[in-house]
Amino acid sequence: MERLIIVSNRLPLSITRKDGNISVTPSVGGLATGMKSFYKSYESLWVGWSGINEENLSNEDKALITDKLSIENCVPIHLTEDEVDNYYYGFSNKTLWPLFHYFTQNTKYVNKYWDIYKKVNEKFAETILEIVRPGDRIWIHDYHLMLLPELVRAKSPKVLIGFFMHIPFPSYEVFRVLPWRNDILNGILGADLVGFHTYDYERHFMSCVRRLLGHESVFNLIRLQNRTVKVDNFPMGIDYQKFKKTAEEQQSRDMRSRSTFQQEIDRYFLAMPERKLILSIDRLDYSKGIARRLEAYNLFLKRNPEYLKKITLVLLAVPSREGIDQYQQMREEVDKLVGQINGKYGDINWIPIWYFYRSLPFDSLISLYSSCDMALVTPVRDGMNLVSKEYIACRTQQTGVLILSEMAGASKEMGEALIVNPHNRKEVANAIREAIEMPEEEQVKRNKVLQERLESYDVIKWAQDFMNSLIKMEEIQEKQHVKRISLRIEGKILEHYQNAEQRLFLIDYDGTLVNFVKNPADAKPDEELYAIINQLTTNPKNTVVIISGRDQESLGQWFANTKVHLIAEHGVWMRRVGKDWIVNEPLKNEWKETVRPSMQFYVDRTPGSFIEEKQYSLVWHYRKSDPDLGMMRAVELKDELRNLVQNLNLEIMDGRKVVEIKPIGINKGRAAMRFIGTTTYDFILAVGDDRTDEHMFEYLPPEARTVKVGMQNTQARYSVQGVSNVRELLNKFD
Ligand code: ADQ
Repeated sequence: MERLIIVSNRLPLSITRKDGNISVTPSVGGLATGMKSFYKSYESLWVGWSGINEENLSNEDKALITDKLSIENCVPIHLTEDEVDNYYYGFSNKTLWPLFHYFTQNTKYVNKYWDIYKKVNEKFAETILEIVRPGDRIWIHDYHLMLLPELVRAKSPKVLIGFFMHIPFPSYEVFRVLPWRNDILNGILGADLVGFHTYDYERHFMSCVRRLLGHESVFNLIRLQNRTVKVDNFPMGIDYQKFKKTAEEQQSRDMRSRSTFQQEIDRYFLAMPERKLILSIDRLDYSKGIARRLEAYNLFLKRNPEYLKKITLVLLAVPSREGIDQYQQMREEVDKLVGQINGKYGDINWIPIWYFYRSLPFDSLISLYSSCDMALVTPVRDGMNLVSKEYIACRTQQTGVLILSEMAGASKEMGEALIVNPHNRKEVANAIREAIEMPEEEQVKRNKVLQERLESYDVIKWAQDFMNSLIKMEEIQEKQHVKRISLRIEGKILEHYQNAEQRLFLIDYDGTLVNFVKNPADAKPDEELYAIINQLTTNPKNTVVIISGRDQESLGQWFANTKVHLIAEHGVWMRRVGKDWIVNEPLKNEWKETVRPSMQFYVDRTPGSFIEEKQYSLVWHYRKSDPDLGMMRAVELKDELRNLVQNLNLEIMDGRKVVEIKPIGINKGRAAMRFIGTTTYDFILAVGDDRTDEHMFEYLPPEARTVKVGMQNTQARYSVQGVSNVRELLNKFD
């Protein structure tokens, strides 16, 4: 049975050391709660930080922890105090957390945080690489470990890696601010599957990948040089049955056998049955919008005096990241607001807010969920928010009203809740009133739909869905490797070459022999390339042709002192070694004056784009433009030219970030066949990377060895990853 290795910052357990004894207890929190039930049903291992500073652990302690955890299928990572300060409190929670939640003003950019973040990610990678076996699947969680997929991939290229992000992925305009943005994106792209809670986060990520790294994507698949990465959304669910059953079980108990906590709540209702409770539960974090929520509650009390003494807000704030300044400030702010509201409206018999600053046992949490008439969940930014889902799951009678912020990922699936903008105090205050006054019938109607949805896509379904998608990636990667030139195929090609007397090499230039650069004029041949070409052309049995879309001038200059034949402008021009350029296809040029104004219009509207005029074609380049705008304009331009080109006997050719218009019938395939003429070559190798090279692959005889550079669909027999692999291959023909 294949294993699943789950990796997260913290293990789903708390390890404590008291009087020399090590004890292990389950921990709370979004991820820990969510994954626990899932990972036990697989042959899984969970890797994560132990939570105790490494300095405080002797080797014997570490061995003991490892033993105790192995019973729970967990593997500890030990971090020093300095690492915890810089990686966890520093980069994760003072840089990434605020930035990804759009708190740019709270974001700290500190080189040391970043250095240690990298180091800790490497530490995780080392442990994983020690335990990983062929066929294992790795599922990495969250923003603490964004470099990990790439680090593991580098040493274990075939292993299947999934990455899930539990917090929002911000829009490009916010993400681009991060000085280490490209490293982070490349880190994540080490995974085969990248998951987010919502489609918005997914599209923000795709846009960052396109704009910052320039990788193209087709739908939600990102094509890298040697792999494909799938990006998708998987809205995380909760362990629905566990919440529902615990709530049912609690309610079936008679009053006296209920927990003390529940009995206190019961007494509250006994005194005044018509009273209402509103629930607010979060970690005390600025992203949760607690202060704004209190302001909205204050406004509600001010505007609705008839509800004074009839409503109480249960404000439960779980201590979190107390070592960080902003969290301390926020605690002071919340304390102050609670004091102000209670002081202003409360009396001896009634306090408007019951405030708890602590964590509660699971049972008490359920008591609150099932006793409160309303839940006020108004984060200013939240990846998903499980509290809102847990509240609905505990409503055994299907009554209760959920007020939910539109800034929480959960709002995308929970449209039946009262959805509010947490920044709009008036709207939130009105929603509280609407919730109090909502007829029971209406409450049941809404909650029924919500419950059905949450029950069917629970945390187990969520995890299975993610795993199934990950496993499917294996097939997708495999397919792309089918054509890859293996050592065996390479051996066969070389053998064929050795036995041949008349050998022909047809090689494209940009993207095949040299990498793409922003300015096409800079992509000149380098020393290594000249050496490869000289080696190939020295052998009298070899004929080498560079066949490109470039104009004859550049090619002519660059290869003036070599013995390669040249075909320029996709076949319009040809120059045999030692001869002059000749026109391969006699063509007319009047059409350019009709087409140019349309193209110029697109240059004016697309900053960074320009027209290149070749002897017999016009090319619109958009490599330097904003990638999304460029792509959109390219579609528009082609659409606009479609009628025009038909009448003028022209064709549109789509290249990489170019749209080229040229007379019909010119293509590299025809040009290659013209070059071959009546000569019989007993070995042909054709190499190219873009759509224009497909003509060449199509026209050549079937025994030709055709090689595509890159991952896209192709008619070629084989493929290689990139320019360096082409050069390596060519080096072997001596
Ligand atoms: P969190 O920011 O921690 O999680 P949330 O999704 O609401 O936020 O999860 C909190 C969890 O803690 C819930 O399961 C809740 O039951 C539990 N909890 C809250 N208060 C508690 C208390 N007083 N005592 C005991 N348990 C308590 C992060 C992201 C979220 C995302 C989750 C999961 O910030 O946006 O939904 O991960 O991906």
